[in-house]
Amino acid sequence: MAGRTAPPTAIESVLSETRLFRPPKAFASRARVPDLASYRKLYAASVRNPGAFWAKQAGALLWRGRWKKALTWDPPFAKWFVGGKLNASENCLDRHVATARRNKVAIRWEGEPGDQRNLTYEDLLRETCRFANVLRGLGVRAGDRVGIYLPMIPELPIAMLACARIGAVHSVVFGGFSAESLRDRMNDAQAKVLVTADGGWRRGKIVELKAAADAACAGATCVEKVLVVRRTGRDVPMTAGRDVAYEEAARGVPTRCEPEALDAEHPLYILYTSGTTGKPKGIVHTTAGYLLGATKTMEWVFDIRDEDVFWCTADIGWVTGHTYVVYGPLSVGATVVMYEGAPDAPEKDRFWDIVERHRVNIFYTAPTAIRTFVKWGKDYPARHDLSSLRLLGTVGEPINPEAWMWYHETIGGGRCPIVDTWWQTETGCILISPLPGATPTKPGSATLPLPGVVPEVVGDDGKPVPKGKGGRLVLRKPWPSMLRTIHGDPDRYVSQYWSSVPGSYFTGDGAHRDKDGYFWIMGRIDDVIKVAGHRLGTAEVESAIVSHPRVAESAVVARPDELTGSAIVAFVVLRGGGKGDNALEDEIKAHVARTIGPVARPAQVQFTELLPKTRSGKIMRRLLRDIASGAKQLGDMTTLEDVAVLERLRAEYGEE
Ligand code: 7RM
Repeated sequence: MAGRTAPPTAIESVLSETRLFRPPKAFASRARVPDLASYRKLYAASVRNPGAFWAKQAGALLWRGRWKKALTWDPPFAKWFVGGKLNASENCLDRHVATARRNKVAIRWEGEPGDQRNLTYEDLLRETCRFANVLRGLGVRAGDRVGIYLPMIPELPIAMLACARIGAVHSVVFGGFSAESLRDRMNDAQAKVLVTADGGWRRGKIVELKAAADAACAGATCVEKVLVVRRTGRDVPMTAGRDVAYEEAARGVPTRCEPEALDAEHPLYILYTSGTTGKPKGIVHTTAGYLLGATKTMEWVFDIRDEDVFWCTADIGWVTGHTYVVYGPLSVGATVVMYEGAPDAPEKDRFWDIVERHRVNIFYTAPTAIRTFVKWGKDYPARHDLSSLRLLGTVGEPINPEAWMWYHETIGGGRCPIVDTWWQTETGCILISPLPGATPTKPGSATLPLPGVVPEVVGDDGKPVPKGKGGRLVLRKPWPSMLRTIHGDPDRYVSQYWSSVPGSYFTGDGAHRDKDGYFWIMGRIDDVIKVAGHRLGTAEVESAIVSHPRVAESAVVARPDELTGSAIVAFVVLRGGGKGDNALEDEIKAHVARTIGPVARPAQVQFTELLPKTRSGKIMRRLLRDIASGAKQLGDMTTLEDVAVLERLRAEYGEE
């Protein structure tokens, strides 16, 4: 896919942000890492002797059996804490129930219609055990894969923890994905059981999860049983012999279930994410390293305290929800807020209403959400008392300095540090971020690497570029929470991540470092697009578009968008040539939304007679990107087969 990657030499930074915000004294004085010197000391120790460093950190987990070696590195395959035994659900539940946290609220849940449920650690343990026993009753055993396709209700973390308890590997699919996307993921994972619900609430409407699950299962014969959780209470069709109502199956089932002592490297979950081909990759995370990363970043980055109420607004269907709604906060015994619905239901102040009523202390969301709040205006947050907030975070895409400043002032009241956290599905946990009591922040920069993380910005030759110059962001050393492989495709793991810069992990992002060594992430330089923080592959969207009967060929690119960061522009060649009308444009957009999910809907469809190609037939997406973003000057066209195609396309672009 190298031909489709923008040359990093073309990456130039246009930011010249000079504002600096030092950690407030009141925050720093209580923080675990209270100043920059302490951070530097910690970091230096972590790179001087990583084995000894991580050996010490591993004490943050509850082990059932002592591990032998911190890192076994057979590049690019890593194993961490080999020989160790533990259980992720025991770490997240039992170890707290054994202490005064027993009656502490673990999950403060709010449904979109306004219904509420509070689950203490004891409640959560009981419900997890019950769920685990139901799964066992359906024949699920350690190593089996379980698909989870649920709305944001407590049964979602419960189902995940139940899998972890018995060693089953969960694969959560975001409830906004289509039946087809779900089917492909279930097939790839060879899931034996699928957990879904009778629906969920979103903007006052019911999300029809069961119907999508039924359609998915028609093409995923690996799924033997479908467990249906009650959420809306409506009747949904049940297939005899396959579908099981959770509440019925759970009746009379024991509420105790011993956690299985699993190998440190036992797979915990598979989470599908978009890459440069049409086929999503099943990212595999294992137990000990992942959980350690989740746990330590709760301490380092969020400086979590027992009295905190922590709210990460991400859906658990994305990695951010896995790590910072479920495993991270529960592993450290925190109280998390979980909300089912949309930020504008019933009104545009719903998030601030939740912050006020639950006295949220740490709030973690995406830049695209912040930009939406900016657009909605200050009146909505002004209706609420946000004084409980002490720390803010962002994740998912670069944050523009204006949105950062608004977040700082309007939500944080000028008093809360902001942690701009860079990481990926593949990295498992945050890798580059300020430590809120230690690192002076600059709006738009993810600042410095966490302990044990060795990022660098390199040129095409794999050598570091000078400060201020753009290049590829790579990671030079393995880290505990890294992905272990791509499910069923270790070769793809090697070629995707470890081949373009030999010996290093290539992130797919462009970045530069400033004179203080701060990292500025400039976004994807491969064929991945982040739309509203959601990760999509251009190839995936293209394959959905060409599955429309009237489409011959398509090329998908990103253009900058004020609200969503990037928006999808699809260039489409119709079968038999000719131009489509508005109705066909809408139909193609709807077709993509149906095929992948509403998050993938193109913002614009541009019909064209031909696509710009090289003589060897490769679509020149770079030039299409230039057109879509309205660039005055198009880049290098020397390899273009037919210059006239491009001139026409440029003249027509945006015309009705
Ligand atoms: C956590 C998540 C990963 C991609 C990554 C970047 C982008 C994430 C930031 C960011 C700039 C950030 N996982 N990204 N965080 N870009 N600043 N703080 O988003 O797998 O869905 O996406 O997201 O491009 O490679 S993900």
